Amino acid sequence: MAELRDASPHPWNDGFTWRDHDGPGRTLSAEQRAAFDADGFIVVHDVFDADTLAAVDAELAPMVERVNELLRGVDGGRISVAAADRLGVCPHAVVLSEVLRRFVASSPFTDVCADLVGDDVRLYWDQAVYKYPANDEPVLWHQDNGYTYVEPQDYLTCWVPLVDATLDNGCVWVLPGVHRLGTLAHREDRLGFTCLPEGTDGAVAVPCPAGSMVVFSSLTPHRTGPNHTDAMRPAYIVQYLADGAVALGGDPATTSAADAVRTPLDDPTRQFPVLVGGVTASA
Ligand SMILES: O=C(O)CCC(=O)C(=O)O
Repeated sequence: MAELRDASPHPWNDGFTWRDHDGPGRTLSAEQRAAFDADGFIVVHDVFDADTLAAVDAELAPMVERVNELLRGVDGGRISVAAADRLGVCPHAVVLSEVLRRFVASSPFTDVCADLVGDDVRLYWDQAVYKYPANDEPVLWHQDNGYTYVEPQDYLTCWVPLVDATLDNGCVWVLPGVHRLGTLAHREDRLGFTCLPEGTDGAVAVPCPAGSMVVFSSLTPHRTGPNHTDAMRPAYIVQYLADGAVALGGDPATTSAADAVRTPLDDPTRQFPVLVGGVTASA
């Protein structure tokens, strides 16, 4: 496991236990599910064709361009992890696009959700993340549950590159095994939230060809490297959680988990069901 000298649990993470994914799988093999339980990530290969990825990019690229215009007008050119001409982040793209609503409810995702989330699953969050050419800034080590604290803590992230994601253009890196500890404390850095320093031992690069996706837990610490190429590295990040999950709000330093404000994650415009009783729901 990674060197965790610099990590501590999130104040609301009290006695987390990871539940392994036993039982028959719908699409993932027993080996893939065991790897997900042990390492906190897998690569699911060859699930999207080039036309589908082009259609997703055609929806997302103009949205990212509009966000970039807005970021250029902001003091310092940056809002949290998003930065003008460096990292274009456009959340909730499904609200604006029927094509994307159908994409996030399609079978590569729902089959993986049936195996790793359960029978009743909602879209939690979707966002375009476009890493601009010649961008030397990494996205720092974080867990997705380190941004907004969700309970249950473990939900699923599908990281879908729209071109080949490589060491040169900013592929995902992970810290295998750390997800089993639950949510770690995060601090806010200029480049976004982070739980561990750059250079932490045990990091594994996960290059991913277009057409495949990296599937990891909301508890898996991950980062992406700089984009040293002269081309954009576009990705669509799609997250799913068990129906009934809630977001906890309040300052963890001064509020206990029991006293935190609990917000249902069921906004019908962007957190719609994708599986109901194990059956695909129409988006
Ligand atoms: O795609 C990237 O460069 C980073 C995305 C990421 O880590 C996230 O959205 O949580």
